[in-house]
Amino acid sequence: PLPPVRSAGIVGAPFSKGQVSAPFTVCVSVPVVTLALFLLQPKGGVETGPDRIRAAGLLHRLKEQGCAVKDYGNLTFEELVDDKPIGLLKNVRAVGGANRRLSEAVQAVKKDGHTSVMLGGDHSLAIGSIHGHSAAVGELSVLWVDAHADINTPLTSNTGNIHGQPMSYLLHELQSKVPVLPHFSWIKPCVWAKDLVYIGLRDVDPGEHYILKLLGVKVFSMSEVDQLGVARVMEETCDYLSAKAKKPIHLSYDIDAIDPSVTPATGTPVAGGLSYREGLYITEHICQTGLLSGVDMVEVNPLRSPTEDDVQSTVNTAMDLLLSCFGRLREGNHPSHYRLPEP
Ligand code: HAR
Ligand code: MN
Ligand code: MN
Repeated sequence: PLPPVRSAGIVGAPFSKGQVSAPFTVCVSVPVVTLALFLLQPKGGVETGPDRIRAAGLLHRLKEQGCAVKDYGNLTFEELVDDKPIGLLKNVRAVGGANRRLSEAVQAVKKDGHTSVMLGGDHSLAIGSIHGHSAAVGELSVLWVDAHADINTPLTSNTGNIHGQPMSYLLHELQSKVPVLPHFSWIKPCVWAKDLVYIGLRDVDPGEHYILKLLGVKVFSMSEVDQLGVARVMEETCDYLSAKAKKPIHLSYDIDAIDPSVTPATGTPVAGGLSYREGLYITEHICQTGLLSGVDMVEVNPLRSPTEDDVQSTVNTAMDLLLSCFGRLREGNHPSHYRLPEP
């Protein structure tokens, strides 16, 4: 059988306000230290992820493997002057506004018929990406590959970082537990707990663990990856997600799912992650379902690693995962029109 013609619509989301590191927040009240930290900052944070992945040749590499590509460019986000924390919650209005834009951009990509590819940016962007994807195509299966569950409600979060919370805004079942927030009222919950699967978890907060058990969410933590192996995990994941109906799949891939020895350039690295090979097996397998309809690649942060080698290893891994989402196989590939040269 011929491989299906694939097409990727790429949206860059250079946004980092869903993850504010603790030292900076503490230092806001100490201007000299804040200034010093600012001056020491050698390059950008997670908002430079999209350009780093593009600069590594994503568009060219996708086209080279026979994938149609349309680049929708990078989104721009407005600077908000008055975005004071709400309780612990940081940058609420900025995160709400940025995701609203992203949702519209992803809807446009889907209406043009592409598989959407959202390059982050921090993982709060999954709010807009999944919302927009679902607004365009209807009910989704969501595969969340991450060291973290990102399912804190604003009230269970210990950090106030919204990148640790996106699933709480998207799940129908959690809406009675989520307070009304400014710039968040456009968000319509669009995912059912039974349509969500996690792979790679190893740093889950108590409130998150409670929620996962309460809602009966399917979780393959690193412990299950150890127990079953990644092949069985993927088989069970696809059986589970397609048990009733084959919904389009949204793959939300946080690069910190992979072990930090391979992908150190990320904001919240956690030891004991997926190997490069396990990470790729997931994308190869999902691609072969033919149901992949939207992808996020988030939390690539070139600022968070001391050496350029570390950044490159992280960016190259993100690249390989994306190429594999669009048909690249480790066994090799050839175009369907390939013919042996005659002597
Ligand atoms: N659970 C923690 C919180 O809610 C840390 C989660 C954030 N890290 C991420 N997300 N990179 O996957 O703040
Ligand atoms: Mn995440
Ligand atoms: Mn994570």
